[in-house]
Amino acid sequence: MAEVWGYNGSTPGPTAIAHDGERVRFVVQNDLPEPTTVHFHGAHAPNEADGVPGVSQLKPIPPGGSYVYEFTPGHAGTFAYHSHTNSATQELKGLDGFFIVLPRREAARDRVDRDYAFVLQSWFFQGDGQPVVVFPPGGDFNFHTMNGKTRDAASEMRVRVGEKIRVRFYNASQLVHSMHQHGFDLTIESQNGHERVDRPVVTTVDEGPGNFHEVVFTPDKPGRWLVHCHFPHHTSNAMQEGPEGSPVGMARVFDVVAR
Ligand SMILES: [Cu+2]
Repeated sequence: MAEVWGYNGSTPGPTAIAHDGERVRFVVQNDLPEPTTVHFHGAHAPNEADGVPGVSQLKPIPPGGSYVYEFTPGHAGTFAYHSHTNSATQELKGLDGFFIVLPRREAARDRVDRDYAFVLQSWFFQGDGQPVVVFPPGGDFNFHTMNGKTRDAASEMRVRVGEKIRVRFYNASQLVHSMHQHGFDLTIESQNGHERVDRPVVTTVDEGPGNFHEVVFTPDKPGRWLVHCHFPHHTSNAMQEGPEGSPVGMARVFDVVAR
């Protein structure tokens, strides 16, 4: 465990979910020791809710202060919220989370049985209970998580053969992550909040910083199937593998059981 910053006590913060056309209100109370703002990445917020200090929000929220962001998102899709103040520190200390705007009516082909959302994060871990380092020595982040947890600290995802599974990725780190699913091909439904009408089928999704994808797959065979970042350093915990050399870090397991 490391000391990080978060929203409502966690990193990533709670997943905010709205429906297309709904007005949303985010009440931000700043309990950090420094000013902050919140930006709604990809959601087409108006300028007064854009959250860039000195640019669209002239005065950031001071420590102990609060601010209300209220707007109607411009479209449906998978988006994020994150700090836009002192970003090199605040974003890399964990101030991020999903903001998902669901369509009012989901087309039949978009319905799924399971829907998972993962924030990809990279940290420099210097020891149990220590604060994470936002500018690591040599620039090499040594700890990589999905929703704030490494594989060995996270539960597996139990799904059934034949179920349609959606996975949403958001890369909140400053590295690229190459997300690879074992056992099944991934169909890209959307990228950065916009439908991929060509529905490309891939084994691996390259997720650049600040990028999103929604992918779907339907497992046709049981087993315990890894999904992981394909940068080998990113499936270790500070260069330590798990038992038997198993992947840890930025990885999860789908436990696919028979129907
Ligand atoms: Cu990676």
